[in-house]
Amino acid sequence: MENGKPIKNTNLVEKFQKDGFLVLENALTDSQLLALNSDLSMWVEESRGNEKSYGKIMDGRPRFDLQLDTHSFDNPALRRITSPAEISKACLDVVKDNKALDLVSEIFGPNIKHWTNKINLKLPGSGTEVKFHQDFPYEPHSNEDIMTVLYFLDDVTLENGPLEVIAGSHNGPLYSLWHDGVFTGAVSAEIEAECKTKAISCVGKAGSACLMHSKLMHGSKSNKTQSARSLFIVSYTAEDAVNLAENPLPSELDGMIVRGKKTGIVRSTSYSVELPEYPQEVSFFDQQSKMKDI
Ligand SMILES: O=C(O)CCC(=O)C(=O)O
Repeated sequence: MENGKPIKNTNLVEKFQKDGFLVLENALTDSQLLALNSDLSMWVEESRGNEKSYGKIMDGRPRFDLQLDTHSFDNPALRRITSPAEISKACLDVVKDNKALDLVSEIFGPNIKHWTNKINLKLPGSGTEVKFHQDFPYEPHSNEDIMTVLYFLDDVTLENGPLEVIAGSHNGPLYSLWHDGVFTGAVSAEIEAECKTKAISCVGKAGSACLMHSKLMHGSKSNKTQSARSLFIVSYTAEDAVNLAENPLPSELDGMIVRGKKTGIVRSTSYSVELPEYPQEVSFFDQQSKMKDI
């Protein structure tokens, strides 16, 4: 907002509609970034003393998820914090207001609600990577106006495991995340190989945000550096998009209106997708590791 009036970003909206993603600088204020990183440092310190994933989200699964094969006191491998906005004022403040959200409401608005929030970390030496996938088959809704916003908590560089995206893929087909009857949460090895030849890396300074359409194909490699790469990731939906599968990261904030108002209207578009499997483990890293077993 500027002087109480929304800033019009026609060029950005058109760019987003064409590419399915964009990186917005200074999406967070300095004080928002500082507050998020202060909570995050505390959580990383706390993770050192834990030998398995810990804490609890609404459905009883752990809130703090460790990459157990590499985690140790000296080299913590905390890789996911689920729904941190339930326990952190800094996270909740960002969920409710930031410059990227202004843009989401110009793209899908005016009425926008919160769907999920999480922090993905790639701490040095953790080896954490994300296989190529689209988010939409994890979160099918009555229409496709679903946005994943990834706020950079660190500078994101070509070397520290940036998000990699396939421009324009949000206008293409939905690819199966089921293989041999297993919901792996990743596309097949053939599709993945093709994606790797076309991927664009999303880099930028801490405080930037990448807005990504839920149907955009994306993944990310491991962090090869000695500094962390952390993202606060919030998914927003148009208020008239109704979920067709259970929220895989249920929280008390599911459905909270963050822009505009509740209308009670359902808007539907026509498409087909296989329903996802409700994840037993809290993070998709475990889901995606099933790919090795196939
Ligand atoms: O943490 C990352 O690099 C990727 C995040 C991602 O793929 C997602 O949130 O769907």
